[in-house]
Amino acid sequence: MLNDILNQKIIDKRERIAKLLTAQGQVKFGEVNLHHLFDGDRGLDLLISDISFVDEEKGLHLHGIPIRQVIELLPKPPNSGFPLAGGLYFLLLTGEIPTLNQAMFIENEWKKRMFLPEYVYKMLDTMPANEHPMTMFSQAILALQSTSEFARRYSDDLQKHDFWIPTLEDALNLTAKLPLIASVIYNIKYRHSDLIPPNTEMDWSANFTYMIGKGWDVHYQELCRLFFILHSDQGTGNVSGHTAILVNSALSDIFYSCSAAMNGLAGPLHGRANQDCLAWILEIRNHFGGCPAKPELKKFIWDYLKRGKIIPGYGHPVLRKTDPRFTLQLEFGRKYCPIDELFKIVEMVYEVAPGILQKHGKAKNPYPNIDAVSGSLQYYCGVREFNFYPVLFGIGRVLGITANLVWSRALMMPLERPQSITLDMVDQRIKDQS
Ligand code: CMX
Repeated sequence: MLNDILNQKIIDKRERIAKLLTAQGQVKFGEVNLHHLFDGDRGLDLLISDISFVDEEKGLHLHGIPIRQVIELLPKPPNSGFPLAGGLYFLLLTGEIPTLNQAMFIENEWKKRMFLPEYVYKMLDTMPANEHPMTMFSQAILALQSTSEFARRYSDDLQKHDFWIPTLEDALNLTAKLPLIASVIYNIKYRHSDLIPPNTEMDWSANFTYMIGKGWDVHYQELCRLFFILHSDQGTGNVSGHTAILVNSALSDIFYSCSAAMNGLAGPLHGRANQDCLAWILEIRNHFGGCPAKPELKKFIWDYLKRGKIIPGYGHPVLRKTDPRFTLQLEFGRKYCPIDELFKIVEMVYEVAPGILQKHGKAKNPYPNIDAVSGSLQYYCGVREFNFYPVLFGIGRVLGITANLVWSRALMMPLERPQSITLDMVDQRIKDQS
């Protein structure tokens, strides 16, 4: 069913692109200035993702639909206010808001494919006790590379226009296993290796909560449904998205590509910001012995900035307003844990930090991003091992990344290979132009 829907859409999009390139291939799309070479390509439209886009004011859109509306429109399991991840994945891949049946189609595909080979458990179990959970997550994804359908069929006589077919198989196989991989890591590290097998009655997101011993907690199930969807995609220019696209452009399969992407996500400026942010909120609480008064908090933040530190969870390379993914989680907190001490600190930071960052004058965006609140909600729900939070980000993000990779192969995107030049060449080109 999924292959048929995608097949028709792929044919249409390939035709659309071929026509565009024939008729308009020389149209200019902005200019590259020297400073772009030194500021990480900010502000340049250099990539195509027909799945998601980040608007600098309105934030994340999936297939043109703002993320808040995505949450409203996607089908939900009975008695739940938040959608099935299977429905989100259907939307990411096809661009269509699924029916409940279509969402359940993906959920059921995942159920068939969710189990892990024994060697992955053994590998995770023998990793050093001080290994960061993100390293384990990336390693587990990489260890599954031997199961890649794409790699197997590429060695046969797979044709370029069919590359997307085994890539889709790999995408479904990997995404199916994410909650189990993450739960095994959590249980090995924080629950004395007390592994809980998957519950095939539960949806993909709720099953994660079940496998870490929190299947009874309806609030946590709701949080996870929201959390994984909000973290799923963010265009392909961000570090994890772009890493995956780059690695995959060498026709490295989805497992190689996603493992590499998770290594990028592990950085403090990216997915690890949720871990750092919660640590910082705890630092505030411990410093003041509770929720501080506003003037005290302002002074604390100023002192922190004066020490040359960055405020985790604030700022964004594209957004210039409060991230709607922050707001959606804030609303969750206001509903479920309005008087929780850490959540109250998060709210107070939101009241004072943007003004301070504006006065401080460095950050181009003084407003909160997704990571400013996510950790406090996890903490409230009892998942307090904050080194694990980037893995939770990763579970969601691999959904978006794999959908983008299926489409990269479908549109037969080429090897990425920008040219690098030396500083002498820069001087020479400037001389030549003056
Ligand atoms: N606190 C203090 N200083 C900050 C800041 C913050 N939250 N955000 C930006 N700045 C500083 C930068 O460090 C930079 O300083 P230098 O000129 O001394 O290097 C300056 O302001 C300009 O940075 P920018 O152009 O506004 O931001 P970038 O596009 O370079 O980086 C980001 C964006 C998110 C990495 C940055 O805002 C940051 O480090 N934020 C904190 C970490 C964080 O929350 N990351 C999660 C991002 C979300 C995600 O991964 O999806």
